[in-house]
Amino acid sequence: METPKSLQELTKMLHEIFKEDSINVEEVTELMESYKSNPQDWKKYAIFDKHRYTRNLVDEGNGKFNLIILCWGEGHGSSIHDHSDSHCFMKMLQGELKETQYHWPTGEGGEMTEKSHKILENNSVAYINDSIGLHRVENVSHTEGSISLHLYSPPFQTCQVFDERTGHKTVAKMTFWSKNGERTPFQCAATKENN
Ligand code: CSS
Ligand code: FE2
Repeated sequence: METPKSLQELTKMLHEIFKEDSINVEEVTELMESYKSNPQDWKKYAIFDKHRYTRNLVDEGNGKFNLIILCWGEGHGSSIHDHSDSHCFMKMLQGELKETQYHWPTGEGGEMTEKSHKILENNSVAYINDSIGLHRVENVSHTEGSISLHLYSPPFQTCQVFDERTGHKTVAKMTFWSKNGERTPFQCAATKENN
């Protein structure tokens, strides 16, 4: 397969791949890896917030996938969450993130158990789905923001988040900070949550 020279080319190639009914995780991973991050391509989507990581919609993948740029300020992190039965590909565009994977809770309560952790380096691609487990993603840097490109297929709007101490789960609604580089209109605080 050709190497995408820009995020725009990568998006086009992803559209082609996702026309098929079944997807090949390795093929998507390799394609996303082969794109070398160039800030010119994505800077309009890279909108940070002081308080929380942001989710910025890049492309709706013809209904087959969502391509989203996440901007993680220093010390920002997600909850422990699942991926609503979707594929989750995560490519680093700038800086590094720590991914900690967890086992699904047993239902008996008590501390959740870690499965693995790793540092995702710039340009690398990580993959997870619900049968692999759950994860938390964090920018552990005290000096640098991190930016990652996420592909979710099929797209989803809610996920489950888990309390690390008890394994108790709740549903979180996921919203976009911007779409196509434009800040999304203000929404009621009660529904405006990341996971
Ligand atoms: N699932 C989180 C990011 S870690 S994959 C989100 O989309 O907000
Ligand atoms: Fe995730």
